[in-house]
Amino acid sequence: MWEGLLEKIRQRDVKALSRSISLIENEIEGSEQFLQTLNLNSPSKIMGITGPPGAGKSTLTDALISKLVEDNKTVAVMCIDPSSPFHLGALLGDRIRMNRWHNHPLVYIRSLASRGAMGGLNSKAIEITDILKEASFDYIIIETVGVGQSEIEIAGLADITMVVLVPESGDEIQAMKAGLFEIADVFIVNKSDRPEADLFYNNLKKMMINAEFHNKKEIPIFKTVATNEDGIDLLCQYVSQYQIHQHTEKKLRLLAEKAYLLIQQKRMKGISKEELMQSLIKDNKLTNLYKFVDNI
Ligand SMILES: Nc1nc2c(ncn2[C@@H]2O[C@H](COP(=O)(O)OP(=O)(O)OP(=O)(O)O)[C@@H](O)[C@H]2O)c(=O)[nH]1
Ligand SMILES: [Mg+2]
Repeated sequence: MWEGLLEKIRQRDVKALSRSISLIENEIEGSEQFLQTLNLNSPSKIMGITGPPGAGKSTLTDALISKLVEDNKTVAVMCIDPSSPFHLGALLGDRIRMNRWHNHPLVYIRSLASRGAMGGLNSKAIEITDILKEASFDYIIIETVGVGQSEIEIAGLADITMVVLVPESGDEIQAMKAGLFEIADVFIVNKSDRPEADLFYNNLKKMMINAEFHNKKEIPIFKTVATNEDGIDLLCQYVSQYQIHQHTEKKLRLLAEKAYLLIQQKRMKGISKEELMQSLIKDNKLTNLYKFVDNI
C-alpha cells in the first residue's frame, strides 16, 4: 500500500499525493512509519492565509495561484474547513473559481474538513503539510478561517502568515488586540475598493505604532482587491523575496506548538467523548469518576 509512494510524491505525482493524504487522514496502518521517512528540509515556501469569514481568502488564493503559475512556479493549496455549514455559499464560489486549476500541471489543490481538531485546524493538517513539503512545491498555500486557536496553529505551519482583513473588520481589530500581531507576518487589507478602506488602513497603521506593540518589528500592510487581482503583484514580489529564518525564537516557539499538538493527538488517540459516554452507560455502577478515568 505504501510502497513506492514516497518516490512518486517526490515526483509530484498527483495520484500518489492524493492517495497518501487519504491514507494519513484515515490513519491507515503504516501511517506513523511513513511519516517518519519524510524529510523535513524542504525548499517549499509555505504561506498561511487566515482571516475572518468572507474576507476574500479564497479569492486571494486564486489570484496568487494565477500570478505564481504565470511565473512558472508550482503551487499546492490546502483549504481547511470548506465543509462548515456556515460557508456553503462561499464554498460553491470557491469551487467555481478554483476549478480552473484542478487539472493544471503546476497546481495541486486539496480541501480538508476541519473535523476532529481540538478547537483549530484539521487534526491532520500538520502531517498533510509535511507530505506537500516532500513534493517540493515552490509554494504551499494553506487557507483557513481565522477563529481563535486555528490562527496560532496556522502560524506554526506557515513560513509567512498572512492575515486578511477587510475595511469592515474594525471591531474585530479592536477585539483581537495583540494576538494577531504576534502571528501576522503580513497584513492584507482586501476589498480595498470599499470606500472605508483608506480609513481602515490608516487605523491599522496607527495601531501598529501604538505603544502596546512597540518593540515588535513593523508588519507590512498590503492593500488588495482580490477580485481584480489588484495589489497581487506587489504581494507576490514581497513573498518571493521573504527570507525564512528557521531558527528564530518565533519559529522555534511555533515548532514547539506543533510538537505539542502531535503529542496531544498521539496521547488522545482512541479517546472520544462519544466512547466515553458509551463506557459510562455500560458502567452502570459508577461511583467515582476519578477511578473511571484512571481505567481509561
Ligand atoms: N468588493 C470586493 N469583493 C471581494 C474582494 N475579494 C473577494 N470578494 C468577494 O467576497 C466574497 C467572499 O470571498 P471569498 O474569497 O469566498 O472569501 P473567504 O475569506 O475565502 O471566505 P470563507 O472561506 O467562507 O471564510 C465573494 O463574493 C468575493 O467575490 C474584493 O477585493 N473586493
Ligand atoms: Mg474561502
